[in-house]
Amino acid sequence: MTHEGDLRALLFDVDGTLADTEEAHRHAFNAAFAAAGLDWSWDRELYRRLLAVAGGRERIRHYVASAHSELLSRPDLDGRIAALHADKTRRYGEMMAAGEVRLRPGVARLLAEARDAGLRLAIATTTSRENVDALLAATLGPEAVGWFEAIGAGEDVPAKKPAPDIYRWVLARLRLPAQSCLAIEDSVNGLRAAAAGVAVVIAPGFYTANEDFTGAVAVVSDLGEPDRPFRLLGGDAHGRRWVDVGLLRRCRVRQGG
Ligand code: XBP
Ligand code: MG
Repeated sequence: MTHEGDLRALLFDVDGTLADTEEAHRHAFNAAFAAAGLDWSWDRELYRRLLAVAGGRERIRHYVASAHSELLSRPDLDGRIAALHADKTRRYGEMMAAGEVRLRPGVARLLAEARDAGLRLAIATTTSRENVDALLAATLGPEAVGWFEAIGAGEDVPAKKPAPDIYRWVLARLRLPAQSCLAIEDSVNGLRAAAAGVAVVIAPGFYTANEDFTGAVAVVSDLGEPDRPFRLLGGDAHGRRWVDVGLLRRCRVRQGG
């Protein structure tokens, strides 16, 4: 039998969930392309389609295959993609350090409430550890990285979301069963990655708003604040108007029970 206290850990996605980072990623990709003398430019509509491919290097390769397939036979292609992505990561870090991205509503509050309640925290993302550290430091301060007991990033697993690898990696690090955890995600790639036993609350963003979130325990416009409630887009929020630990415990029970 499942009890309310069964929720032990919150697992956070990063891009689109902690913050709306994808515009910063897109600008960093485009700046890296321009600096390399390429006339590639990803507008929002194209980027929305490219986001189906998780991971920056994988996304560049997919773009090359679909838009510049004549380059696929170049022997130095892997190196060129790696160099482009390294430059993109450097530029993204500069944008984070400059304070260009803010946390989504309710994120800082929920992290503080979860820590007060003794919930364990972890991160499950496809972006790099370097990008995670840059975002956490810029938005929550240098000590925030230490709040998360496990930080699973793109380089930690062979297959990125929607593959379940990163959630399995984090659960193994926490030594917890999926049924004791709840994930907060913004995309269908994240939902699929987490769905094998981990209950998922979705707060979609600009790029993921039209995705199919069937299977999520709740879909909310954002995590909300007491003075700025979320809009419930799907699932059950048990009458609550912002995402707090009490709501997440009930979501976990609903899923587990
Ligand atoms: C986010 C991503 C990431 C970023 C780019 O997915 O797909 O690839 O767009 O990051 P999620 P890198 O939020 O599901 O983790 O360039 O560092 O790969
Ligand atoms: Mg995401």
